[in-house]
Amino acid sequence: MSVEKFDPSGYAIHNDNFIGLPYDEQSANLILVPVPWEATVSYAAGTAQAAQNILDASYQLDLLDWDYPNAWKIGIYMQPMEGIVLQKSEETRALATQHIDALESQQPIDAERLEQVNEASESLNNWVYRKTKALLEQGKLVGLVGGDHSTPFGYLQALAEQHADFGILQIDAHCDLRKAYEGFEYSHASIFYNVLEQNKAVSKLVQVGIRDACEEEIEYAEASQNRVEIYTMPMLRAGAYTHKKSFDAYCQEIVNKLPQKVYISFDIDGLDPKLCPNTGTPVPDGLEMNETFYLIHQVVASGRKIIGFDLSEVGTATEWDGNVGARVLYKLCNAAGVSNGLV
Ligand SMILES: [Mn+2]
Repeated sequence: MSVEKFDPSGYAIHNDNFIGLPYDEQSANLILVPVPWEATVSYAAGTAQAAQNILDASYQLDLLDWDYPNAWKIGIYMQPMEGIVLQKSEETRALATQHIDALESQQPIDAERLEQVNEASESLNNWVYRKTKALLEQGKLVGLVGGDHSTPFGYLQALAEQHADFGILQIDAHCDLRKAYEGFEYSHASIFYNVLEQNKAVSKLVQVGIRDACEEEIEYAEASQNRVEIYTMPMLRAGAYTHKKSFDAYCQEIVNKLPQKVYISFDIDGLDPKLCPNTGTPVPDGLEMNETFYLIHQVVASGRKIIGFDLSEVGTATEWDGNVGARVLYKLCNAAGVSNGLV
């Protein structure tokens, strides 16, 4: 269907594009890239196929976005999922699972097997880098759809070649600052350790919604000389309990800590698990969806530019996981699109 004939108030056509939007890769300004990868997931699996669950649930969404009128005109297109990447993820995950089983039962470690997992993860990073780099060179905005939270590493490298200085706003239950979790160099639990160590364009990382962390991660953040700032869930809630610091006041503080260019990394487990029941590592008492939307909108309202984003760890066991995932993904698209002047 052409954009001219498209009825934004009508029912969604199941056209294999996100929310049935009337764009293809050429006509779209914002491309969603599925990365079906979960080689090192440590708890509940399934997120590799999250993009499909999100796509299937997305036809249910209405296109009106309360924050951004005419957001659907941004021009969003979701690429099809590449089966070969999913296959490689499954093969690698089988090896990773054997490794985790050996670790947990205190059996000897097969170094060669571990090396295979790490090499496969590096190949995935290179694949993501090449894929996103090509789209950025065409002037497209890119949103990455995981997969687990290790997936945006290569995309952030591609962005660093276009932007000398940017900050990351991370919505997450976990810091993901572990050094080589379980021996996996590119674990989902290590994504921001790896980014901070290897990506010099990232001048700031602000983490919001954190409630599970280890001491090593907090020490790493404290030693970073304010490059990493952590807003825990207890901190945000205490502000509300005491009426001493509103959520809005926290949002303004968070936004002010970010540089002019912002990348948003949205791990769905930052939300309360009622909104993401089948995510890989759910943690009780998370953010409400509208709290995250409010925060994201404050980034846009401040005049900052969202240069890219990812959504990771969405579950696949129920349509509900996809439904919430689709709403978060649409909001990320719209905030990024509006901050780049696309509508
Ligand atoms: Mn995460």
